[in-house]
Amino acid sequence: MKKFKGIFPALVTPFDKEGEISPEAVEKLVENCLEKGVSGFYVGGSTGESYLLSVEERRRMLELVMKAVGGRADVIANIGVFSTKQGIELAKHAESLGVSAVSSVPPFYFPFSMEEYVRYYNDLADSVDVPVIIYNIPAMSGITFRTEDIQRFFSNEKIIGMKHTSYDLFQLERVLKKYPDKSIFCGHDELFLSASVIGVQAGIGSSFNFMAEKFVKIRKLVTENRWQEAAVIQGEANAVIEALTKVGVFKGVKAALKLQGIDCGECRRPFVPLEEGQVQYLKEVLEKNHCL
Ligand code: MN9
Repeated sequence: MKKFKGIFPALVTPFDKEGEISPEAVEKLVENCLEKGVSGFYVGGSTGESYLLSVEERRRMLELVMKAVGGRADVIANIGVFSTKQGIELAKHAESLGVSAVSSVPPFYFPFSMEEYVRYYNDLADSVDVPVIIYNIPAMSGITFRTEDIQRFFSNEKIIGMKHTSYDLFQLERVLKKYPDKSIFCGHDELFLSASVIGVQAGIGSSFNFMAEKFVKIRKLVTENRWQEAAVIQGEANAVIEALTKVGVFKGVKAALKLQGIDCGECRRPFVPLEEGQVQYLKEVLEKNHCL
């Protein structure tokens, strides 16, 4: 079973001035992250504004990333949508491009039963040969996977991991201990060091788009038992993440990238652009924490 390790930016979807996906910016962003030592990319997640894109655009973004990466790192595609049928179509497309795994938020809007979620992930796993990664993100999906639910998903050996975007570190620790062979990704950047201490070996995050080097360093320091130094870096990252949450995480990530010289445009409406004062505030926090 493949085990993913390392830092995986949850890529933003870069737009040009007309609001269309920018292939140039995709290339620049991917290259910049690779230079910083990331192990792979998570494409089509919330940070990528996927639910504001058409299905065609979601496919195109993944195609552009695959081309830019050119086999130099793993690519995980989030194909989460509203229905199993659509999800399978996107999963097959992702598989045809050569992704390392597909991932999916549980189908949302309609409150399905856990039975139905288990069925959903098994149907997905049956439809493709690439492995499947489940996504625990209660704040966005409205669904909390309990540890016993996770056990049901994981009993399918094609379901090889989970992105845990939850503040429940107790559950994370229990899952890590119970499933040492599964790939468990920390999905909250601000918890990355704490999650690493209890055994997490991989992270997927929005802020990795522009400060991946901090998390690559934290991982290295943890393997050397240099916790205090790692905590200093996590502290810097958290000051930045705090600022991001104040201005809006996805808009803030795009603003930070722009300040670093990688223009990925604005987030799509209904997101409204940051005000000048917010950009200035973010810039100061980024400077103070060695991101600019
Ligand atoms: O992909 C991101 N989660 C969401 C992971 O977008 C919901 C995280 O990176 C968070 O944006 C970040 C801030 O809470 O940890």
